[in-house]
Amino acid sequence: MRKDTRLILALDETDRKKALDIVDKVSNYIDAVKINWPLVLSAGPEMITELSKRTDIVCDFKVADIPNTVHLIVENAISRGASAVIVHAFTGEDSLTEAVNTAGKDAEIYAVTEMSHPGGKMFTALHAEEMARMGVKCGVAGFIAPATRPERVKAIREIIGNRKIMSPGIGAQGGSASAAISAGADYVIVGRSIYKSEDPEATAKNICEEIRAIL
Ligand code: NUP
Repeated sequence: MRKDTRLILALDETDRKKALDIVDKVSNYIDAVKINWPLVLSAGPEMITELSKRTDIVCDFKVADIPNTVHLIVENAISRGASAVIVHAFTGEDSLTEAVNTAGKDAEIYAVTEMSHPGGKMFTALHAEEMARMGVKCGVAGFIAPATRPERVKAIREIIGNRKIMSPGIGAQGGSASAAISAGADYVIVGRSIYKSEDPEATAKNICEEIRAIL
């Protein structure tokens, strides 16, 4: 995946036409589109393929299952055009290794460490560093770490060396793009602040400028 603007659009807009329109408006400002269940369930998995013709696609399926099921989901997402798939790490080493092996050279696997919402502190935060160490051992390309707690992004960065970090939780969840990048994130993931904005293009441009100013 390219690393140019460092902004990834979380396209949780569930109306297919509106979703495509937003991507067209912000395409100059994003490195990738992240698709999650809301859009796939409402517009169909064909959206992965359709959008992959415009930009790189991260499938945020937070896969959390036994290795065989992980294999089937990751394989399907990649065959539809995903460049990266997000999986949970709490499922353990065998499931994570299966995701990495299934992706092979065709796509990247990102493992969730600590989730960005308040509930993320209850369980995921307690094991985030262990999950990051395990992810390195399993050979994942990168990790998801919370922009709502930049100090935690920093802690994960210290463990994972030069593997990548995508950081959600900007704007609607209270985090800041520049703080996440300064803490060590490679990319910020932004959803509602852009797709619910009156002017998605201007909002995306502002976020890119905020990031560029600190690089
Ligand atoms: O810890 C996480 N937090 C999070 O918000 C892991 C995620 N994958 N996400 C996703 O990022 C979330 O499901 C949504 O698709 C996006 C953030 O959207 P928003 O809060 O910017 O609207």
